[in-house]
Amino acid sequence: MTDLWTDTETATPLEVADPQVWEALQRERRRQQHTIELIASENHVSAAVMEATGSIFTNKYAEGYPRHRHYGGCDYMDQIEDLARERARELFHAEHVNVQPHCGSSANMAVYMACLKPGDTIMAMDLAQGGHLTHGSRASFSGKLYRIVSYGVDPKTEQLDMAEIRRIAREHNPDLIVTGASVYSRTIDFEAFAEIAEEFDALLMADIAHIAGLVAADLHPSPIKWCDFVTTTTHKTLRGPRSGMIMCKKQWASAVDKTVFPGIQGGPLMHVIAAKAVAFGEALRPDFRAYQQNILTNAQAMCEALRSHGFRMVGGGTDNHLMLVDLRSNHPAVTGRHAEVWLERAGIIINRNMIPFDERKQSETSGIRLGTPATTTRGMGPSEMATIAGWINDILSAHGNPIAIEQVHQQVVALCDQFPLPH
Ligand code: DSN
Repeated sequence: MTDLWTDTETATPLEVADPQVWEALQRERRRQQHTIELIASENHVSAAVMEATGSIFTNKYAEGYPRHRHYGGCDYMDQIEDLARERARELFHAEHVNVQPHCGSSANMAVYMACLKPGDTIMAMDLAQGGHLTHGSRASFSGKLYRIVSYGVDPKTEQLDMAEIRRIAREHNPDLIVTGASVYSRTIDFEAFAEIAEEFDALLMADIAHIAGLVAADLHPSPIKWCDFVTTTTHKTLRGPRSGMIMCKKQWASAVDKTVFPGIQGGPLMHVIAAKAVAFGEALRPDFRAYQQNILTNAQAMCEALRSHGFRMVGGGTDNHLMLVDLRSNHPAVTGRHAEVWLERAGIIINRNMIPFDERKQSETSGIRLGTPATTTRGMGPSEMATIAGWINDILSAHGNPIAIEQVHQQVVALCDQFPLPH
């Protein structure tokens, strides 16, 4: 306990002002340091990104866009928003960028509202087969405001079947086709989506939230050339602050900007935009490509090691930073929920996930999703991935036995101590 209670002379302002929040922060810091983060959508930002996120930029209102603000005192707001936009344009070779969306969902909402009317048809990937909530789930605004036509993966290959996607487009004549996913481990053929969109006179949006870092590093084909709109979050493989972004063709720039502000948002989060500028600057450096390559190498190593323990990879493997593991292959009695709970007790953080055509419900699932962006940031490599895969198998084989969990937990903490967080 002692390290939670620091000397009053060195206490931070937060510790003095709000010990409850400070204590939660210390515990979370320790949790992150002493656990292995395999959630595919999470990462650890650099100290520089963290500093910008926690900076005095949070004090400033800057409704509007650079040089067209609704408040005085925005000179430095303009400077950082320009920097973020220019760096994003350079990173992704985008014609136009809007860095103000607070998150991926608001980025997607802004695109839909910029180019569609309520009731128009969106064709997107089914949530249960790898899509995102905003790709038409009935629980999301997307499924409430628009007519949704879903596509999934082929039952045999568990991969996107472009012939079937074309057939669905022909049958339903969508106004907007959305490509991109939250749980898809294979390469997405954006050019093939563009051909279908063109054939059926639909607009095309790619949601690259998961793979943005790989796209920026040229390790996944870029959708920029093929799509009217590309949306992303900035905190997954891209390793920036928790936020969103829209890229689009020039002819959509004004509609997108007006939809983001004043359409669906008020004041932009300028501290987060400053942090995006920092993260994009980091991503433009050569070592970012090496980092993305290491994410891929680690994902391959994790996949191979899991296979050696008898796990089956949905879709036949991975081309990117994540894998969806079918637990039925070697642990048929273990659900994704069991795995999530037991592994967390041992300090391995994952999320349960439905596999395509899953017979178990969403709260149980037959799969787990694993990703390598965060462990790669900490400097772990293929041998650590193989070790972690072995621990996962040990815990599931022991059906969450507390002794087995404790044995693994001690090794997890020892491994984490060798790979500190970036700040
Ligand atoms: N919820 C995110 C994920 O975990 O994939 C997607 O936004």
